[in-house]
Amino acid sequence: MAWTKERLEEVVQTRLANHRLVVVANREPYIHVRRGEEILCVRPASGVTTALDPVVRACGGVWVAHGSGDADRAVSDEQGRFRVPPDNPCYTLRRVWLSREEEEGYYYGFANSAVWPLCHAAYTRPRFESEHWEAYRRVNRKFTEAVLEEIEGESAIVFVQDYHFALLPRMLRQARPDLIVVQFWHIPWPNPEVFRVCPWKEEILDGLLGNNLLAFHTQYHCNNFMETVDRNLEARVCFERFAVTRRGQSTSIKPQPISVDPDEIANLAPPDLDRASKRFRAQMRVGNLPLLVGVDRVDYIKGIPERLRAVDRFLCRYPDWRRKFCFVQVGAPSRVHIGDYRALNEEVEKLVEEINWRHGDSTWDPIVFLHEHHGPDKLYLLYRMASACVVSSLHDGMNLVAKEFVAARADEQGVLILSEFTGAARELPDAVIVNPYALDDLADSYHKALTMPASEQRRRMKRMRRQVSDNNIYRWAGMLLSAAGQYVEPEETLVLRRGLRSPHKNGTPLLKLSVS
Ligand code: GDG
Repeated sequence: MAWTKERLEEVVQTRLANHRLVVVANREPYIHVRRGEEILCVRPASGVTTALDPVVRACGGVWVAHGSGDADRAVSDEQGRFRVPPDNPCYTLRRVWLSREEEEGYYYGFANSAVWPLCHAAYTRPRFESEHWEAYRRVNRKFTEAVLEEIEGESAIVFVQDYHFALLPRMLRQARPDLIVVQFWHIPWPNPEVFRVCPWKEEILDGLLGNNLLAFHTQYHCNNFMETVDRNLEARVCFERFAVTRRGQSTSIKPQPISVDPDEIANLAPPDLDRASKRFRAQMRVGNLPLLVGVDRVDYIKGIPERLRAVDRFLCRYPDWRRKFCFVQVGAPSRVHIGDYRALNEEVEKLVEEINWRHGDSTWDPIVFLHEHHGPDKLYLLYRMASACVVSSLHDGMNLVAKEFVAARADEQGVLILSEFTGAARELPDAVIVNPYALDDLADSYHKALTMPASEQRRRMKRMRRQVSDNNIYRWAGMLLSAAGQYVEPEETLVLRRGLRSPHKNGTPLLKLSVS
């Protein structure tokens, strides 16, 4: 049976009955910012929020996140609460306020200058600073307190997102052993050799083992995690059941690849697609040329310089393509307070300028670089206008852009060029799979995509669309939340363990659940 929004709603309502759903993620799904006199509500460019917003919409509940917008306080209540989406409120956003120093140390520091490069094999060195680590610990504690406040006296499933919160599961468990805590780690987990350089590796692993269930995109990341625990921590690691037991409590480790909501993407189609595309083409000054398209946060894991250098190589290897195509790269600025990111933005700007100077002329630039955040409607148009979408990540847990492109192509045309180092490559073998480090091959893939017969494009796209539609975001959330349901205990046990009176008004015992 297909996973839909309705089926997910049903799972949550029937199987997780009497349990509040609390999502914890660093990034908020809606940010309020000031533009002059006005307050705007914007959606961030983030894979995690893109994926989770439809899930929480379907289930209701609370989303606890860092209130990062300069107008967030102005629109929230005293506890930092705001009902979202603003045009059709169906869940509560609970904003956690962080000081500049906390944000600097926890987010830009430990999470993004230590854990992010440590987990991605992109050859950027992790920086380990004890002040960053202290801030990370403090902020994990702050988020823990916000969660506990939201669920006071209630049973809950806490669904923790990502590498910003490695310590929170253990903190939650210590305060409330009855909670069901599930975490999804959205980025790769490195092998034990790589992870062992982290000065606080034991605390991180112990924190994560506060979860009942810890999930990654791929089996390979699960294997890496199990081996990392095996080599670094005193714990019972069971490769048969894929579980780790420590301090008398067991954590299951499970792969569950994330995805997108294909219907929501299809709904972005404008009433007159041709007209909207023509207008956008005119704005970008790309005429009717075939387009290669890239959409990314500007991040060193995404392989943006590699794909631009491949444009240079492509024009050298296939000079007939001069003036006959354009490469449009959307680059949403990201984490620019970090030196490595600032340097990357400069590198990309410089490369674009150099390649355009080398191959372009007064009427044509091979590369159009749109160095700003775009609305989802604009991204949809680009996906639809593209002859090929280029995803050349050096390492990527999944990569949602690849799946968004496929979901947008209701016309069954267009080619996906996809790095073999993404989680998505394991699910989409009908893409043109590339190694982004092999520039000649990447350049050849542009030629292959631009000359691929429509019938072959259709054959590949059809299969990829089926894959994305069957394995959509509702399946991802449904499988994880159903698995979480296994930990719902009969009520009597809960009451004994918490030493509390039953929080359930009607006193009905909770069901023992299994994964569907
Ligand atoms: C992490 C993992 C994993 C991009 N530019 C704009 C914009 N975007 C949107 C895309 C897409 C999302 O941001 C990026 O998702 P990715 O999956 O490609 O990458 P990360 O942000 O690195 O996400 C990744 C993901 O978590 C989920 O688990 O797949 O591997 O690294 O949705 O469309 N959105 C808007 N304007 C932009 O300019 N609105």
